[in-house]
Amino acid sequence: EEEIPEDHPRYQDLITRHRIENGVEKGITHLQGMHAEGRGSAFDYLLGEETIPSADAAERAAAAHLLLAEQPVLSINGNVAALVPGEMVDLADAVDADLEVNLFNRTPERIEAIAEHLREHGAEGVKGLTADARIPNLDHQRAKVDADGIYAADVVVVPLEDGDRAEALQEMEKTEIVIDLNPLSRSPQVAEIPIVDNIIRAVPNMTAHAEELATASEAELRAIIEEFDREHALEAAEERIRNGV
Ligand code: PTJ
Repeated sequence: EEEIPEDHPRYQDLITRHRIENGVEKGITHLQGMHAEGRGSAFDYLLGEETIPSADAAERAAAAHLLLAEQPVLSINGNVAALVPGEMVDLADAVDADLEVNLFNRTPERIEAIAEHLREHGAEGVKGLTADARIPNLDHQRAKVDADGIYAADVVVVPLEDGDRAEALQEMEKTEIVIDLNPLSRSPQVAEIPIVDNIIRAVPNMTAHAEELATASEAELRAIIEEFDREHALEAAEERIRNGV
């Protein structure tokens, strides 16, 4: 990362690409994560590489949900771990959530490497290693979760999530917060709170909102959630991507 000059017009995008490459080299990120990153990068380019107002509103509503939650869990995959490990630890601290490693392409080696990577960034008690419960209606490998983690959670943050799993979690009647740069993908389409923004910007902004709302009353938090319009957020993101407005 030191080799990229900060005034390079594509600075953030190049940093992101490097982090994913390093993640693959360290055994954290799956090779498919590079394809996912390429797709995300194209959508971000069309969004103007900025947090649009409807995404900021979604991030604020997500923070309110997390603060109200009894058992919030933040799900970590290979791309999330490579891109925003410290930022996820900060968000977990701000809203008192657990971190759970949950992989689409599950191997014990990657689970352990990601858990260790999170611990290096200050995480304590990383979940996802026990995998003693199953999400109903999903094939065996992809259904594995911790009984006292995602399985029991009332609010889950699932960044860059696979559509089948997003739907299965929705069927479990959890409040689902999805971060995904593609507003047409199934995961944001089924989520209660779809955040169409780069995870690199979304997570620190959720933490900032959570810190600002730390002393807000339950009524204030509920009002923020009530005001958020998920249909509008999805439409606004698509409108920006298609028409640049
Ligand atoms: O580590 P694993 O095994 O759990 O696998 C993780 C990946 C991401 C490889 C796996 O879940 C996958 O293949 O996901 P998809 O189906 O490619 O979906 C990834 C979605 O995330 C796409 O819609 C991308 O546009 C979006 N995306 C990619 N990078 C970012 C992003 N969204 C937000 N921020 C990003 N930086």
